Amino acid sequence: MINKSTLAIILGGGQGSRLSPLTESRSKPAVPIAGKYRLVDIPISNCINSDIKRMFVLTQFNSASLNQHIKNTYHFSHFSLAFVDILAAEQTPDNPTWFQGTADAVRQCMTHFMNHDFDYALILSGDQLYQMDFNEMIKAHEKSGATISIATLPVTAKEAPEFGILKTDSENFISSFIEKPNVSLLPEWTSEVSEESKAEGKLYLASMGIYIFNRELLVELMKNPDTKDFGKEIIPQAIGKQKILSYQYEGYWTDIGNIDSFFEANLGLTDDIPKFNLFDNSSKIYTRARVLPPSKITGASTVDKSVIAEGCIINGTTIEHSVIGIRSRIDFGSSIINSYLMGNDYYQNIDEIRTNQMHGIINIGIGERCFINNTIVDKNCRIGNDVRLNGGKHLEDANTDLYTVKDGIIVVKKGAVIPDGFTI
Ligand code: ADQ
Ligand code: ADP
Repeated sequence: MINKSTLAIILGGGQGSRLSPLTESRSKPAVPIAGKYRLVDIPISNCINSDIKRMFVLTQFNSASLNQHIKNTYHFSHFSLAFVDILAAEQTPDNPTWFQGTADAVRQCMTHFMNHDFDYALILSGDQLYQMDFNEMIKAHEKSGATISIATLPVTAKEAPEFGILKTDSENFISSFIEKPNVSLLPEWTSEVSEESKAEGKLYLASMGIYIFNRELLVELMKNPDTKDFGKEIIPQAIGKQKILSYQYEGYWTDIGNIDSFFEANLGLTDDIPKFNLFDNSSKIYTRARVLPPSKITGASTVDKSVIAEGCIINGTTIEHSVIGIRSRIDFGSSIINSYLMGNDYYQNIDEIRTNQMHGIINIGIGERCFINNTIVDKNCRIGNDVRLNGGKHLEDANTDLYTVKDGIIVVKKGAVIPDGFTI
């Protein structure tokens, strides 16, 4: 099954500075989430589950890890039209600059899109966690006769300044839109929302940054090089000129564009019934099939409220409320609490581990008697023995060669070597 009317355009990321240092050495779509996936797997899986199998991923720079991941993961039959293509910002004689914003990114890639037949362009963000059937939205778009549709959801006054906020008429067409309103502007922007949303104080309708554009309109709008951004220019300028439908979404959706929300979304997977359901057969999240061995847990380990990916070796450890990524190795007497270990890209063999031990070289993984709390450990880190990384609101923001602290969350940088006894 393939939806032939829709082409998906996934906005893979601007500079990714809000997710720094996770984006220091890789592009944002390649950031590992939930122990075994990458950010880009979420929008791609949503598209596949909606039979939208022609996808472009737009990114500022094309890291080796993103290419490798897409190439090794998304294989479609030679006889189908399906593909996932990465388009990185490229300098051409006409375009000497990087993508200047979301609309500019789409504009710079229009020639690639126009090589394909489509009626609707489905434009998606690359840094959101949700499971959505886009066909429902496409059906609503077609039925309404709109030329643009925006997926929306109710938010509270506290959340509203982070989003595009809109007002709708009685037929759910958008009559006004303001990108990231100042709190003082908010009072008059409340919308018709369900009783349930009202009860939760969610009185404002926010754009989810998920758009459907009719092909001809997109072509027209992309002719104006002064509009750089969908939220700041394209949508506000289309109000009153185009029929813009608000497609209200009811399910779980969260932005994971900064360290705090990224961390919360990952740890949220350890809830008894997580809001983002990885165990759902009907809307699977796809990723690379790595052929890893099952995880091995030995010694007097206790594991509670945690998610452990495949290929881990866990020796006599306490793990609470944490996500443990692929190929993690954690040694005796360590405690991992409220933390996300991304795991490793490869294993060291036994000889290498022993030789390193003899020469005092720190091995990949977490050493003995460590205490790790409120921390993200990026891939391939070497953490020595007796290391104490105790994140929390008591810490001030910091940025060193080895780690950063943002909003009390410690992020150990990819490949960092943390010496024995190190304490934060
Ligand atoms: P933001 O998320 O703040 O608001 P933006 O930073 O423009 O908008 O990012 C949207 C998506 O595009 C993200 O996935 C981002 O990584 C990606 N992106 C940004 N710049 C890019 C570039 N130059 N090239 C490629 N990709 C890029 C938007 C809307 C709001 C809406 C929120 C919902 O503008 O109206 O409420 O999304 O999260
Ligand atoms: P990330 O997953 O953090 O984006 P990379 O893309 O750089 O990291 O690395 C992922 C790939 O690189 C994996 O497929 C892994 O097999 C390979 N790799 C990285 N470092 C090594 C190494 N030292 N030895 C063997 N393979 C490695």
